[in-house]
Amino acid sequence: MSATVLGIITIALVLIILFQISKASESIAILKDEEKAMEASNKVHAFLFMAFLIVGLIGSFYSAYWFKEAYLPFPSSEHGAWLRSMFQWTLVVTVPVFVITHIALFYFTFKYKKEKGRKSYYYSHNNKLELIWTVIPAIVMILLVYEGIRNWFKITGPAPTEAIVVEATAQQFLWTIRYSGEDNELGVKNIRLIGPDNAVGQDWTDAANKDDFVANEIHLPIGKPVVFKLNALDVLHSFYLPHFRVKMDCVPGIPTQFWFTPTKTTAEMRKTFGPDFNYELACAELCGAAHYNMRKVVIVETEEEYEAWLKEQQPTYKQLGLDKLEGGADNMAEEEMPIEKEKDISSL
Ligand SMILES: [Cu+2]
Repeated sequence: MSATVLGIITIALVLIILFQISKASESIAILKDEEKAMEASNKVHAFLFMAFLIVGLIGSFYSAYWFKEAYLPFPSSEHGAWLRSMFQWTLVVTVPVFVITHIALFYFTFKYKKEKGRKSYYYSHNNKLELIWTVIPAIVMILLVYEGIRNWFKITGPAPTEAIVVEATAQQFLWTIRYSGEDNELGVKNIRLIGPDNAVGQDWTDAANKDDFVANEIHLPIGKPVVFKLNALDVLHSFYLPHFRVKMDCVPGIPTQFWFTPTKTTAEMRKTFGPDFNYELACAELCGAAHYNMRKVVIVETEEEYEAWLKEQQPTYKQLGLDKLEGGADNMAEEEMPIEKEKDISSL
């Protein structure tokens, strides 16, 4: 049994013992004198409120500090920095309010516990006070929401025309990453063409498909926008690049997309986080037994390194030798699959 479980059991047992002791002492007091018993019980509860306040506040801040190693590093994308700033502003506004209201709540419960001779003061309402605590939070909320919506439209808006077009297709339990090649245009695909040699169902009669290639790793040049066209073949998956603060669901039948601009190369990150650091793509939607397997390495590099990597890649069309069949591939696709050419769902 792990130390954590033992610790939790110990704390639970101590709490049960304390509860039983207070119950027993209450019962004894009742036997002696009811009024005195009530007073004692009020004191115990008032004390517990204060204890809860102190332990709770210290615990909240201590756990935030304790887990600081688990926080993601500064975002490696342009929009990630905006998200981080919004998150921090929200904390700046909400943490003091959280602390002050909780101190007031528990301290007043402690201070104004029932005592002999004390009469409660009847105070039904105060318009000025209510106006203040409605208008100020409303203005703050409007400012936070305004900034959120403004950034949301920037992030989810159309990708810049110069953005590199890459497609990520999720299925149980792998990702297929298709680059659009020299023309920066993804070829048409058809689900009925999916086979052992055609992971996403590329239609070879479409010229735009002839330079598309499937990559094992995701390579991205620094400082250039990239748009990921996202699909799923079976169940819900989620395209998650934590370091870039990119997260978008992959939904069967409904194409989604996310564009962003990387701002730090893998090499730069390795200087800070050690030579083993790698950016990672992970599935963030529990999609089945081998969900954990849906990971891929992402490499952000300089423009030159990216170009060199691109040169090494071979279009799938060529890899399969379809270019050598001299029009044979086109005939083959038409003969074997007498189907209507469907609209490319990835470009919707
Ligand atoms: Cu998945």
